[in-house]
Amino acid sequence: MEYDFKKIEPKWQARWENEKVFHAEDFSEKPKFYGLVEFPYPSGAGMHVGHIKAYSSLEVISRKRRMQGYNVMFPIGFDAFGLPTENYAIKTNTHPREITDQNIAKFSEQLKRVGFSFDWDRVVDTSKDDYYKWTQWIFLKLFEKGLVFRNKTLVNYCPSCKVVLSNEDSQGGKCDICHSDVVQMSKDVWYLKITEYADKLLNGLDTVEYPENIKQQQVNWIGKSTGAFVDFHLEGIDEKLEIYTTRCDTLFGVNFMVMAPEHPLIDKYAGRIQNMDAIRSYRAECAKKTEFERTQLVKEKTGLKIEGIEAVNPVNGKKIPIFLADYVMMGYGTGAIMAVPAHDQRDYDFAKKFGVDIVQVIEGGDIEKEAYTGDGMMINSEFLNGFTNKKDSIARMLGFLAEKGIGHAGVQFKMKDWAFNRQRYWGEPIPLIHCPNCGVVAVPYEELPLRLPDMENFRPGEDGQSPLAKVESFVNCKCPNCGADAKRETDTMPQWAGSSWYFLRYCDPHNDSAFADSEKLKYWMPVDWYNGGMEHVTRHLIYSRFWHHFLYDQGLVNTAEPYAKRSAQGMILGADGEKMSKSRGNVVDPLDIVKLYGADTLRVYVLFMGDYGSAAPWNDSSVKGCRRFLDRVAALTDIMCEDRVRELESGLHKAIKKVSQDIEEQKYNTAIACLMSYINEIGKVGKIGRAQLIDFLKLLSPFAPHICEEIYETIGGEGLLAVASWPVYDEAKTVDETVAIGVQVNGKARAVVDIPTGCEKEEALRIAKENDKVAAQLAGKTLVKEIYVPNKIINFVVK
Ligand code: ANZ
Ligand code: ZN
Repeated sequence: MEYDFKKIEPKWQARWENEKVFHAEDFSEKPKFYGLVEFPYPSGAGMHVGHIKAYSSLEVISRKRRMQGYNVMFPIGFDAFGLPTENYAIKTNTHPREITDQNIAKFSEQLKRVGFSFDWDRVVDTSKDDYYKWTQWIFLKLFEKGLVFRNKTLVNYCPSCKVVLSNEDSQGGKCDICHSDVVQMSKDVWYLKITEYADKLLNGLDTVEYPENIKQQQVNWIGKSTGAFVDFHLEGIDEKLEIYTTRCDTLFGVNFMVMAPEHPLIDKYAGRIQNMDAIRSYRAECAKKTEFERTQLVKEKTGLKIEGIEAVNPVNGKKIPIFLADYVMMGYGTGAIMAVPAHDQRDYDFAKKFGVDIVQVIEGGDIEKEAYTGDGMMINSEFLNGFTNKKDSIARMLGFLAEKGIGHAGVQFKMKDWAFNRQRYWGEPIPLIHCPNCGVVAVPYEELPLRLPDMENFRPGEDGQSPLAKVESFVNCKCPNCGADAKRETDTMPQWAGSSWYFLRYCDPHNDSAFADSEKLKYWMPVDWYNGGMEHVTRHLIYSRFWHHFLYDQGLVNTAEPYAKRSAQGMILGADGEKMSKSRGNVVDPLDIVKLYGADTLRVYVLFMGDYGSAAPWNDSSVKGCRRFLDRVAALTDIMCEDRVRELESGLHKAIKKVSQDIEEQKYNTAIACLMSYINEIGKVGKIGRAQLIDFLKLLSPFAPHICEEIYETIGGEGLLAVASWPVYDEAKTVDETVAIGVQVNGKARAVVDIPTGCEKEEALRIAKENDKVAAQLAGKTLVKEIYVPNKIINFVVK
């Protein structure tokens, strides 16, 4: 067959679309399969080859599942609110709505040209009011249940994007959007109480099939810590300083305390403290540092002693100094610590620098050199002396603290509550109203969607106010509670809001009376398999699990966990081995490859380029190799015969087995390699039976669907390959067929050996020489000639 991909690809894409081949039926007798990929952010740059690789995994699995008789839902949509579009809109003086629509049209066109088997009837756009109505609705549910609160605290702020960022959005002290350094700023912020779900998010991990590294990253991000809260009295004042510690067993080793520079007790006792000026300037210095800088383990410790107040160690009554130091964070525990320099390196470094005594309470190590953080026998600790087990010591100390009423066990999480408002235009308006009488009041559900007003000048203000604050008709409203003149909240939701529940909307995307019908949710959820990027593990994957757990607690969804299984792709690097980026000029445009070699080549290549989960560099010659493979596939029609070719049978059954298994394990590269080596086998035999060719096409079709449909049609296949049945293998036929042939030495029959049918000369001779009787005849002789008549006879001539 002539392989004209330019004709073939649009032809099959149109047919799939017209016949709605990939339409997911709500409710069916068939088992369901819900395959999910992370919907794209429709940026102006269009699609990246990375998108193709990311979507190809579940594309192949969804196609295989359809052929296995599943009712498959494989949806796509657009995560369309967000800063990049807004920034681009400002730069080009175009409305973000217009830009978003253009970008979505472009992305859709590109995705279709690659031939992905998405159900295009279920497309969602998070920036459309029929979608964000329900984002606001879920937000109001969270508000109703007390999971939305406002607090003035230190927040992460990006001076370049002019927005408050969540912890997830500022990992490593950098803005996730523009990579600028994030600064700490005191600001009124709306929070979602994600920490209330910390335990559920942790425990839920035991019920899902995620790779171990993904689970571990989430466990670390949530960062559950088990310890104790202990009160230290301040000498001569009726005041206590509460600390959080994981090592209350070391209390006898505490001879100073440290507070975070921002600790509010400082302001409360400013009148009593003698060195407030020094403290104020130290505080100003700290405010310039990022949290990331402050928490680096190996850094020069800074700080100062507070003159005028002192604490008392509750276990031995010793008076101890209190310091301020920036290695103690206000946002963790209580913002104050008991320092145990002998057994905590940070405290050790601080004590050395500030000349505080070091009292060892656990035996071991060399305290002259560094803190001892290992286990050992308790010393210098009165009632704990002689204890050797940390757990016992902690339990004993907790008992003592409880008896005295000065401490108790407790837990802490590294994860912080989710800072949820952005001072920007292109996002979901937060449906809350500030009333002078009633305080914060929810917009009534019936008034949703609370529409984003159309604006011409949506530039963020220098004053840190949202652009919406300038729209009087939006801001001014009546309190739904008391009717008084009130003002709307003018901040919008963060980019992650819409993606926190989009997989639910796919189940019923056009519903206007609920975010999705509960029967449909029950049918489709949970997502059976979700593939996406590692960069979302401590962002979107945490947020969406939180929303889903919440909806589950409200009885609105039927499982606690949204995703039964998760996997991740590795990045595609540039041909230079570097991350693909515009500035490096090493970006590959998927459409260029489609135009040059065809979509099937691109699809095969992104899955053939290496282990799916690992990063791999782009390689043009390997792209061409994939194209040549497809040329050879197209040429198979020329050597097709009616009957099955016996020599190809075991190879076919082996291929069915391997490709089927490899796809399930996401070993796409070895599945494709197996099909490539099978085609070599076919080439050697010189013919292939029609039924064998059809099975081969079925195996290849999830990877290269267009060419496979075309060949199938050419050879008179019935219906579409996309919905044909997946081939099954016969285990018995996966073993090589053998033939018994005689082995002669100098013309005399010496043995009979079993040799795989159609095997190569070298291999046949090797097997013959391994036979004991033959080996005995050859020993000590010189081989003059080796004769192999395939499937008949071997003869060795020796001297
Ligand atoms: C005394 C002690 C002795 C500590 C010792 C550790 C080792 P994780 O496991 O991360 O929860 N800490 C408490 N609050 C802090 C804050 N706001 N900023 C900086 N450090 C803080 O760590 C808990 C430990 O970190 C606590 O236990 C406390 O130091 C410190 F041999 O208390 B520990
Ligand atoms: Zn930024």
